[in-house]
Amino acid sequence: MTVLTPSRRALLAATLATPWIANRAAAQGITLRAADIHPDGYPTIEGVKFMGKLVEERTGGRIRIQMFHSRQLGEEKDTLEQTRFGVIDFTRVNTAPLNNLVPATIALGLPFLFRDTAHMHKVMDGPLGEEIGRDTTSYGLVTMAYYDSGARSFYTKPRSVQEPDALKGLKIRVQQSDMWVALMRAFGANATPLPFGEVYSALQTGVVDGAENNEPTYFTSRHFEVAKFYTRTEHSNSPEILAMSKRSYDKLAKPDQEILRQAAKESVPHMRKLWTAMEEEARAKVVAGGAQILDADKAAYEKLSQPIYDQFVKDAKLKSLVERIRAA
Ligand code: GTR
Repeated sequence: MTVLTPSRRALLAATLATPWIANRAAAQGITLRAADIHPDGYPTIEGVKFMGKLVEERTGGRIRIQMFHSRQLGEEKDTLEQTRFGVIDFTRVNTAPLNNLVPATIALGLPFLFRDTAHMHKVMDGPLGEEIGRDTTSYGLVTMAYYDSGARSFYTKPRSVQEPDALKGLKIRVQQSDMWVALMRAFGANATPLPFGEVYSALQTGVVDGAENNEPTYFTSRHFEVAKFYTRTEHSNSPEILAMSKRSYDKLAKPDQEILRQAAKESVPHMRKLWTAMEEEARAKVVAGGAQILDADKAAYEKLSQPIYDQFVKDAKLKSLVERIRAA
């Protein structure tokens, strides 16, 4: 796995910026750059590649999408910033790193809000998904698609955490979002916000005792090698967002914008199909690798999550959003 230091990242960003401008100036073709932290073959990566194929076909090769996977362009916080400022054109991130920037995205990660995947799809594919998507544009990001991310559950090193009592006092890595930090505290754990790329070694060296994620990420990140208890708390179904730089988007002609939007839309069912297969594959592979998958007392966890709603769902806009999600 490639680990980029901040200075290497800055250098890479600077070298990327030059051909990016040159490409547009040459007007014979545009290469749009997309970032993702996951390794090649992960369903989000394949979704964007599928979209790129459609775009290339439909523009006769004039517009291409080049994928930089495996954190080649940095962690999600970095790629979000680079995308906002048009240094790169797309980034695929979870909703969590957007929470402190775009308040509406907080709703999507709230504990036990989505009843299941079908409910999440219904919300994201409908007017509520569009409404949240519109909110990202004032922060320089055009929401192109929502991808699946399954359900997030705990994986821990010292013991399994079927009951919240077992989680008490454990240091749990969370995404860099205030809501996520507060949620861990509500569950009784000590929250340690860390970028994704640091989690493996943090688990290995005991900086943290566990983390939480969906099964495909638990598998592809190899975290199952260092934290063997995967307890299915399924406390959040926060989806993924494929965001395009508004600066890059605005530079394209209207018909090209439309081609991109349509291709992004068509990439969603493709991604979802791969996701379902990947969930199954991941379960089998982590168990074969010595991990245990256990059920949890989900009701006990859900009971502890009310303070998060009291703390984060205060203003009228978020309240209404959460109510409409529930009613969907
Ligand atoms: C994964 C998600 C990533 C990132 C990661 C994390 O499930 O796809 O975008 O949010 O979790 O926990 O940092």
